[in-house]
Order: sequence, then structure tokens, then C-alpha cells
Amino acid sequence: MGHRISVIVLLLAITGQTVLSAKSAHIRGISKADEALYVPGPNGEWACLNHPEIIIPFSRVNDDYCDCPDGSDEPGTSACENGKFYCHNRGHIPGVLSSARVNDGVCDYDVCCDGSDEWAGLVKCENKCRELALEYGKREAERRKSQMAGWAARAKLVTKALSLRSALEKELKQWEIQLTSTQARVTRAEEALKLAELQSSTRVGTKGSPVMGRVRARIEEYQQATEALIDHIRYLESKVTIVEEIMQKLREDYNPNYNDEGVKSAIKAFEEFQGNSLTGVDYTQFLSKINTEEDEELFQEEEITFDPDVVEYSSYIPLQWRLWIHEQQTALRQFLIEHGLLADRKASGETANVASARKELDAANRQHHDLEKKRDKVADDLQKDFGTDDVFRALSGECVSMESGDYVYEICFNGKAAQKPKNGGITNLGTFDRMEGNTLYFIRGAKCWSGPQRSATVSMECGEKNQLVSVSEPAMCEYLLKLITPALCSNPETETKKAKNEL
Ligand code: MAN
Repeated sequence: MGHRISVIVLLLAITGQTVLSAKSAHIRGISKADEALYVPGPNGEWACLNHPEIIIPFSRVNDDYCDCPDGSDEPGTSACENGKFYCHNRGHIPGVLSSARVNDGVCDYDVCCDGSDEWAGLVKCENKCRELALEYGKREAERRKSQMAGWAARAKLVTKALSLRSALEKELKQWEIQLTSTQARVTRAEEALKLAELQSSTRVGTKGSPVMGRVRARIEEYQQATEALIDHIRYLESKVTIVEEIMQKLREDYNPNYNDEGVKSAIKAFEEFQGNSLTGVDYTQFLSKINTEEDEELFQEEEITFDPDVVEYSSYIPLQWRLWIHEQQTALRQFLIEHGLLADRKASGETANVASARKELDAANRQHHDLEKKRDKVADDLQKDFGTDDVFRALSGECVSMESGDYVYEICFNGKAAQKPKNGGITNLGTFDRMEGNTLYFIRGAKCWSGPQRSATVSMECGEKNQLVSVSEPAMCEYLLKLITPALCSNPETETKKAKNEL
């Protein structure tokens, strides 16, 4: 190839034409903008564009020999593997071709409609830019038309999404209002139950309750201890009497002429003891009070009831206070029950009032929870990501399908994806899980025989109407679908402006 080009260059030189001129930088294979980069230095030198340390004579640009590692010295030939050839394609859109396709005997109209890539003459490539530009123009017009239609369809979806959202917001408000009244019903029912419990709590402590049993046992213990003490006192009294008699006898019989100091001081102390006027408590008066029969009668009482006047004090104080007192009582009772000091009355059954108050509270709670569920469902829906402008909310529940091979594939927005064999049946390809960018994910479908659960990924782009355009199964039971939808169309006007600004 290099040899062939050199011959052409030589021939052109002989005919008096200069291929490369240091002044007019008409370099083959570069854009007008890049011409400024291909100007020789004062001594006719030139530096590789991405390797300024490599300096070559400017005459070696496009000499069909690759000098620069970045291929920048050969934009118009195929000498550098990594070179790029720019075709101007006047009247159409310029293109950039890989150097290897320059002068390879093939007209690369897909990139160079002007045929400039085959300048060596191996093949004659006529300029097709006019014709291609016309086709392109038509296609572009169609694309734009469809983009406009898509954009208009999207606007309708956005309006629909907006009204769906506001309907949901209204519904949410309704649930909230109803919830305040069910909450009030619950509160009323709770208070009524507390009151009923309060009223029923005026009857406490039965004969058989543990506290009474314990009191009775303690009283018996005290009785026994008192009786034992009395026995002991009587024993000590008899001993004192014996000692007094001995001392009395000694006092009467002793011989005062004996100078026995021990006997004398004992007699003296005895006389002082006898002269002592201190008297003890008459414990015998308590003996009459220990009457076990009377105690027994006391315990015969079936129930101990509070004095109604005392209990009814509660009707004179505000309800909140009553409830507070009731709570304290309940807590105390609970404490006593837990410590085995009081029988748990629940087991013995509730009064009819308490039972019906409890029934009403249960019903109120049920109604409240049902409403809460409904409210949460709407609130969750409002929180969901339905894409920019909430647009996919409008498509929620809508299904799109296409035939492919033995199946019809179907996806339902915000619902399920399915594979329906033409000969009947349906295979679940997953339930909508999330939207990430322009992709929908359906997961946890029917289990694949000796494989994973089926799942489907739907990649989307703008289109006039919802349409599945392709389906594949890149891995077993993992499906990839392509969908066009107006939901993803953007405003063509803004697009054009953006494109113009970028240019
Ligand atoms: C069915 C279809 C196929 C899938 C196989 C796996 O035939 O769902 O798409 O590959 O099952 O066994």
C-alpha cells in the first residue's frame, strides 16, 4: 500500500501539483476546525498532536508512513492503525472513519457519503450525500413527528397521573377524617371499659382470697404466741412464789447473832423487794379478748364490701381524676396479684358491663385498624416512585403484549409479567418490583425447572404508544424485553434547542 501511494505522490509531483503545501494547510482526512493543528513551524517542522516531544518534518504528514504513536500524522491514509479519517460529506452530516477503511476498495457510504475515503482510485465512489441527506431528512421528519406525538401522548398521561394522584390525596384525607372519629370511638370505649372496671372493682376480697387466708393464719399465729407467753408468765410466777417462800422462811428462822454477812445482806435485799410498791400490767384483761370462736364468725363473712358512701366519692370528682385513681388502683392490684397477695379476679369472670364495654372496645379497635390499613395502602401508593411527573402512575394496571416464538409475552405496569404459551396456560415471569432509570424490574416469578425463579427486565425508550418491540431470554428464565412508551418521550423543542446549543 505504502509503495502504491508513493507512486501516486511522485506522479502528482511530476505533473507540477503539490500534494502538501506548508502554507495552505489542505490536509486530507481532517475537519476544517482541525486545520489549525496542521500548520508547520518556522523551519517546516511539525509535532505529533498527542506526543509533542516527537517532531517530524511537516512534509511527512500524510506521506503514507506512520510516525506518530497516536496516528495524527496520517489522517488521510491507512498508514496508522489507530488513525481517523474525517469525511466532510458536504450537504449531509460529516463522518469519521477508521483509517483501516481508507482506500480499501470499499465505498463506506454509511460514514462517508461523499466517497472521499476511496481517493486513491481503487474503486470509484460517487458522492451520494444529496440522496442520503434527503432520506435522512425524511426519516428525521418522521422521527420528529413521532416524537411530537409521543410528547403529546405523554402530556395526556401526565394529566391523568395528576388527577389520579389528587383523587388518592382526597381519599387519603377521607380516611384521615374517618380515623379521627374511629380514634375517638376507641378512646370512648377505653374510658367506658375503665369505668366499668372501676364500678365492678367496688367488690373486693372474698373469704377464699389469699390475703384473707394469710390474715387469718397470722391471727392464729398471734393467738398461739400469746397463749405460749401466758403459760410462760404463769410458770415464772410459780417460780417467784417458791423463791419468796424460801426467803420468807430464811427471814423468820435465821439467827441474827451470827455475824454472817452473806445471810444478812440477802435478808436485807428480800425486805426491800417486799417493800417495793411497783406492780406489773394486768395481762389477764387481754386474756378475755382472745376468743377464737368470735374470730371464726368473723371469717364466716362471705365478702367484705366497701362502704358505698366511701366508694361513691368517685362520682364527685372529675372523670380524668377518677380514671387516674383507677389506674393507680389497677397497678396496685396488679402488684398484689403478682406477689400472691390478691386473687386474680379475671379468672372468676367479668361483670356484664365490663364484658360489653370490652366488646365495644374490641369492635372500635377493629374498625380503627381496618381504616388504618386502607389509609396506609393509599399513603404507600402516593409515596411510590412512578418516574418523572408521576407519569407511570397513569399506566398503572395497563398491559402490553407481543408474540414471540411459541409464546405471547405480556407486561402489566405496576403488576405482573407473563409468558403465555400459544397452546394454553400462563407462566408468571415476576411481579413489578422497581423502576431504575428507564428500566422496569419484575422479580420472583414461577420457579424455573432446575433453575432460578423467573424474572423479567424491561428496558424502555420513547415511542408514540406503548409497544413491546423485542423479547429475549439471555439466560435461562431471565427475560429481557424492550418496550417503547410515550411516558419516556421528551419535548422535541427542548431537544432541538439542546442539540443546537451543543453544536
Ligand atoms: C419454559 C419457558 C422457557 C424456559 C423453560 C425453562 O419452556 O418458560 O422460557 O426457558 O421453561 O425450563
